[in-house]
Amino acid sequence: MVVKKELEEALRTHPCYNEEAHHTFARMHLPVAPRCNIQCNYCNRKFDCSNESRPGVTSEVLTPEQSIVKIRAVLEKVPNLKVIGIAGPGDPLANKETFRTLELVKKEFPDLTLCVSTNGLALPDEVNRLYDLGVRFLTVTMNACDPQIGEKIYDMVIWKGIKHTGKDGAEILMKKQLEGIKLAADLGMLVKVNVVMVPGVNDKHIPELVKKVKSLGAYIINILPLIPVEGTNFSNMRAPTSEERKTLMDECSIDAKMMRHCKQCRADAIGLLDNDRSGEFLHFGNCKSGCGPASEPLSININNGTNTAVASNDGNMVDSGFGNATKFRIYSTDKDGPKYLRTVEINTATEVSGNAHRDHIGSVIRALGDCNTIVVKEIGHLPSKILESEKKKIVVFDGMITDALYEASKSD
Ligand code: CLF
Ligand code: SF4
Repeated sequence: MVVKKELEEALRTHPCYNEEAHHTFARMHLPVAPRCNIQCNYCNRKFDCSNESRPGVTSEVLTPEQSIVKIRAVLEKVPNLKVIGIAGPGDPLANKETFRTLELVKKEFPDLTLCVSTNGLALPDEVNRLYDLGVRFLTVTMNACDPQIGEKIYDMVIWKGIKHTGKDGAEILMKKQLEGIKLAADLGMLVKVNVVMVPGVNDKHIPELVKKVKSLGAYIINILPLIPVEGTNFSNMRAPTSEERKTLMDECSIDAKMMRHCKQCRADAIGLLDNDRSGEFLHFGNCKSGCGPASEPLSININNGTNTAVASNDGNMVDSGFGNATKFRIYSTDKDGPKYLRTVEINTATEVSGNAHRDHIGSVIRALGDCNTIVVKEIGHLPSKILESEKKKIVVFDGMITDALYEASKSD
């Protein structure tokens, strides 16, 4: 693939796209994108630990403005910073904050290279906007181009507000990923395709996937090993051995250029790929003065440590109204972010009306006694009035629980 003349210098100093650059030039991730529009079976963004280094993990979520303050501070201590990346902790294109951030970075730091990493679902709709904002380095994480394999990797896909599972969800996602890769490559972006290698699921299929994305214009391929994470559907799967991954990369290198020095970075990584310095630059979320780290960390606080009840049957989505919920998932919400505590089961076997209806609402509120925020997909007038009189906060939300908890924290 021919690299446009104006991208040569950016390519020379990009630590991920150019192996020779990774000992010399640094990148910085801006964790401005907490929400995601799909659920991969290997991803858990609920755990938020500064000692854990993997995609999806961040110690704080920043606003676009906070991230600019942080770049200024980082540049003072990391003068070899060349690339600003947005890689989560959710999907950048599912968060409007990503676009505002890119706009601000482009304006204040025109010499820094912009890089975005996405699952690709919204890419066809957003690729021109990314291009206009100056993004020339784009990563799409794509794990299969066969829906029968994809359905084993993705738990669900939310497309135009509707949840799709199984082959249906995988098919929608793959179609958008392939379309997005081609559009981006045709615009002249350098597209990297990240593939998570899951032994026994997609490992045999990856060479076919690599050929496909290469034919659409992908510039480089990065095959990452699965990291089995607690609390995910793949927690009991095994990671590939380094020998298995090397063999696969060697096979695929016949068809495409391979990246072999990836560090599976955190969503708030800073510095050289081999030397993450994100721990030196924490707590910009609360920085009021705009001069550097503040004393308190930014965290997803909901009602100062009291609990939140989420109406959810499947444990992933806010999928029930207040009146017909059979399960409420209870989360504690202290400064370390939301933590799942327990599930409260509600008996809705009998249809109730009148006073019995009022009693039912009362019994649900009592069952959720330690929660002062209630998240539901919908709620009627009567329960809404009763909850308000009990000083409970109601959040109506249609989407994933992780995103609902984030929204609830913002509306405090
Ligand atoms: Fe970040 Fe990704 Fe851009 Fe690099 S990371 S958005 S391309 S600036 Fe790099 Fe980290 Fe591997 Fe990603 S080592 S996980 S490949
Ligand atoms: Fe997690 Fe990224 Fe998958 Fe979203 S696209 S579920 S953030 S791995």
